[in-house]
Formats: sequence, structure tokens, C-alpha cells
Amino acid sequence: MDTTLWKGGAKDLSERTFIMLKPETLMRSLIGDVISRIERKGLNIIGLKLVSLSREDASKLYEMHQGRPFYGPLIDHVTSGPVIVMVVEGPNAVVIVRGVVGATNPLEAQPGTIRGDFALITRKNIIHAADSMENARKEMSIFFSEDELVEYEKPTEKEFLL
Ligand code: 3AN
Repeated sequence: MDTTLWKGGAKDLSERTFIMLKPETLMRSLIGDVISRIERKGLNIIGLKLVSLSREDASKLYEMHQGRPFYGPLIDHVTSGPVIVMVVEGPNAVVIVRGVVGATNPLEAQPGTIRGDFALITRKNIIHAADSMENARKEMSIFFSEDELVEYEKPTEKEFLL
């Protein structure tokens, strides 16, 4: 098998991004469906936890939205029940995951995306995904220390994906 592409190409584009499955995802028993979309795309889950989000952590996560009209209800909502926080890794992970997730407003999210298939309204749009590498780093550091992230390679990636 020629591993040149893996070693010299796609692997170099590898990024980490941060994802959170919001309380409605657990309450609607959709965790498996949503995580499966991420897995099937070919990304590696390198960190995963179920947590009860504190108001302090929620306000760090949504810092950029402070002052917006939806900010208060958003914080109330994401602290209303357990969430799943995840770090995933793969080539161009930030942009790739945003594509899998779909547009913020489910009215605009395309069928085939997570929000397009599972969400009706913006506040309860199932999933949060970092929108830049810088925000991904900030957001994952709220929930994970470096030694909680486990890197690995799936043999199938080398053989079938890249
Ligand atoms: P995204 O999650 O697609 O990056 P952001 O960062 O603009 O979108 O918004 C963060 C979260 O704030 C959204 N996931 C959604 O839950 C909530 N939100 C954003 N805009 C609105 C809105 N107009 N009304 C209610 N909630 C909103």
C-alpha cells in the first residue's frame, strides 16, 4: 500500500475541533445518530464526556454572544440538562464538521446535515461546533486537559479514505 499521501499530504492538514451536543439531543435520544454522522465522515473522536454544563462554563463557551438578545435564553437552555462535549480530529476538521452540522437556523440547514435532518428551531439546533481553529482551541480547553485527549489512527483510514 502506498502511504505517501497519508504521510506527506492529508495527515498534515489534520486539525482538532470542539463539538457539543446540546441537552435536546440527549432528551430526544439522538446522541447515537449525531455521533454516527461525525464518525461516518471519517473523523476521529479523541475526547468525549457527558457533563452538566455550569453557567460559568456556558458563559465562557458563548462569550462572543454576550449582549445579544438570544444570549440569556441560550445559557438557560444549554445548562438545563446534560450535554456531551467532544474533541474530534481529522483533515480540515473545523470546516468539515461545520459542513456536517449545517446552517445555524434549521430553516436554512440543508437536508442531509445534522441540523437539516434533526432540528426545527435555532435555539434547539442539536449541536454546537467551533467556527475557527482559534475558537476550537479555546472551547476544548474549557472541558479537556491535553492528557485527556487520546490520539490514534484507524487502519481503515489509511486503506480506504485518504
Ligand atoms: P453556530 O452554533 O451555528 O455557530 P452561532 O455561534 O451564531 O451559531 O450561535 C450560537 C448558538 O446561539 C446557536 N447554536 C443557537 O443555539 C443560538 N442562537 C444563535 N442565533 C440565535 C437566534 N437568532 N435565536 C435563538 N438562538 C440563537
